[in-house]
Amino acid sequence: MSRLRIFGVARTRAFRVLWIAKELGLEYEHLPIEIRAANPRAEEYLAINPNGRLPAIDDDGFILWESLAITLYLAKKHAFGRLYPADLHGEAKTWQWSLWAVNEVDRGVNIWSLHANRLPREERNPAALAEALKVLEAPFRVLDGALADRPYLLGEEFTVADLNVAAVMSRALPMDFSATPRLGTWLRRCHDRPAAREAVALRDAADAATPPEVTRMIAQRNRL
Ligand SMILES: N[C@@H](CCC(=O)N[C@@H](CS)C(=O)NCC(=O)O)C(=O)O
Repeated sequence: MSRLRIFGVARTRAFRVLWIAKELGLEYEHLPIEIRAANPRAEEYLAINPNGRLPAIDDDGFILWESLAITLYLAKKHAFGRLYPADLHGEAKTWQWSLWAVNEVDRGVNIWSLHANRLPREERNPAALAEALKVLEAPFRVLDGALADRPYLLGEEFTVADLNVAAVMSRALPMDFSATPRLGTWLRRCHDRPAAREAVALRDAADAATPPEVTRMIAQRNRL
């Protein structure tokens, strides 16, 4: 039996953890559990994550939640000096970009993707879509600027900083990036990686299996 267990259906932020696990070539067991409101066994999951949110991992008895804390932990554990920078400044920049992605981009991308393609057509709100694009404009320009002289956020190599930011932005892939072309090229480059393709395939399958009432509930509960 695998020692790493990943909790959360791939449609959720568990996607980020599945991507890093594949990037690192880890053996793992995936427990594709649903979000609380759609999960009759949700009470049991609170013992793993008292917030009731997905994802979480159980790494040989070590429980961790918060998707980007998990990706950073797994990268540091399994790819220190490669995917995870060994130097102090590289590590700090990785934290910077990861926290930035959660604070500046995560919610806007979520709102955009729900109203661009995930909610049933008649429930999509063009005003919410436009507002999300407005909120994302400034951080997208920042990211585009950071990629002016380098292919990846920390330099020449793909690191967990790229994985975290690209994973948070993943549902923005179909957006029009003509105003921030370096960002668009970088996002596609990150998603061309075999590990990303595999994680996206899992997410696509999970999306296809998600009933519209669950998507509607997610949008309502999180005011998206
Ligand atoms: N900051 C957390 C957010 C986790 C989160 O909100 N996950 C969503 C699914 S993507 C969830 O579990 N929502 C529970 C609910 O809506 O009841 C992380 O990145 O792990």
